[in-house]
Amino acid sequence: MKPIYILNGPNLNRLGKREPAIYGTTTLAEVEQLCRVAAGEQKIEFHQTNSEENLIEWVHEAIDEGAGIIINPAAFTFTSLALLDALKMFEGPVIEYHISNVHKRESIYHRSYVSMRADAVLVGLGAPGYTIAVQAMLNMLGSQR
Ligand code: DHK
Repeated sequence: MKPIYILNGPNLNRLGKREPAIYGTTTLAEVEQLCRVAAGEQKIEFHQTNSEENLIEWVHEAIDEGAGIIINPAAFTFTSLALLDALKMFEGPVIEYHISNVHKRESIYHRSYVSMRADAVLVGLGAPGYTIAVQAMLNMLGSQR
């Protein structure tokens, strides 16, 4: 069974300490654990990077070896055409995830390049909400099988 790739962008390694009023106090390691429990038997690849190149490299890896992609591109959401172009090559389901409700924030967070490829977008459900994205991905993959 191909793994689900759960990819996280810049500054999310600081989750737990980073602007807790916006992102809460759950750490990224705790998010990874929550995702592994939510995925059950389904294998996952969980990664975080502050580098656009690495994020694109993991999308390329998922193109060859992944079943689905859950991606919180963080700030690259609103800046990276390269990331969008990479995601366009992926044939499986893509879920875009944001911990905060980006639509309720400053306008710089309103226009997502990734949403031009994403099959679904989840915002504002907090760090624990990643488990809802995993459940949704399992449903999407289940309906594909
Ligand atoms: C995380 C970030 O780092 C911001 O750049 C995004 C996103 C929002 C989040 O809510 O997970 O705008």
